[in-house]
Amino acid sequence: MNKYITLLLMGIVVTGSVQAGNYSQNFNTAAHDARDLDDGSVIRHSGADVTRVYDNNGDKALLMTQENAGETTGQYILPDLDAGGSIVGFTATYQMMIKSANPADGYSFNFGAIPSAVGGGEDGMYDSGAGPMLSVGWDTHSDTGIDIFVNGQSVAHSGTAPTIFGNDDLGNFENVTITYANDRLAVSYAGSLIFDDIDVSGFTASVGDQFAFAARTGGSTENLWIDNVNVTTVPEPATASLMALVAGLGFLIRRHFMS
Ligand SMILES: [Ca+2]
Ligand SMILES: [Ca+2]
Ligand SMILES: [Ca+2]
Repeated sequence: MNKYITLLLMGIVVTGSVQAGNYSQNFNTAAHDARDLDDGSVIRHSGADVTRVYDNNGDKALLMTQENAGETTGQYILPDLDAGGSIVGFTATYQMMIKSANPADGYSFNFGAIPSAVGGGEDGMYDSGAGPMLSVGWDTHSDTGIDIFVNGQSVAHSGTAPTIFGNDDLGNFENVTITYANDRLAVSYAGSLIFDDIDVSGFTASVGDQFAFAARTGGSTENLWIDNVNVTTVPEPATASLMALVAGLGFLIRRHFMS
């Protein structure tokens, strides 16, 4: 095979793998009570300042909301994993644990245009002024269950109630997996497939979209922790191919003029 073609193919393979966005955070290297993870993410709040890294019997996690701290919102916004590019899919895994005597209100995992104001919660963090948003919400008060939201509108509901542990229980972190591909969303929670193949084509990803957790309390409250966050994205093919082509041409030009 012509060495230039070989180099071009190498460029495509290398660039293709580099393009997938990736984020991992287990909070264990952060300090107890930290509000900054130094990984490009943003932790912010409204109301009482309770959203922080919390040492749970030696394993640190992010405490989003706190029992007895009412009328608060906590947000954990991941850095842009695909700067300058859009995506067509992602797989997100993380763990959650809720403890409360009288739980509220829940939280959401989101992907889309992050609103400038700190808000959102169990029904997602869509703001019509910001842009499209895909959300999966865990509602722990009155209309309890799990929902998928497209731009703030529920497109799928499960009556599966989020597990609530007592404040004196040891508790247990439960696994969540959210997969987005081919305009479809799947969600598994605590070992059960809650949603499979839900049509979310009303959402279109855009350049600059970010992943974020949003949780809130009202008159009732809960301790809500998030841990072991892992997100991998699937870049838009056109972007990946174009980047690969540019990289491949770069190889060719360098080889041509420098050899
Ligand atoms: Ca941890
Ligand atoms: Ca709700
Ligand atoms: Ca509710």
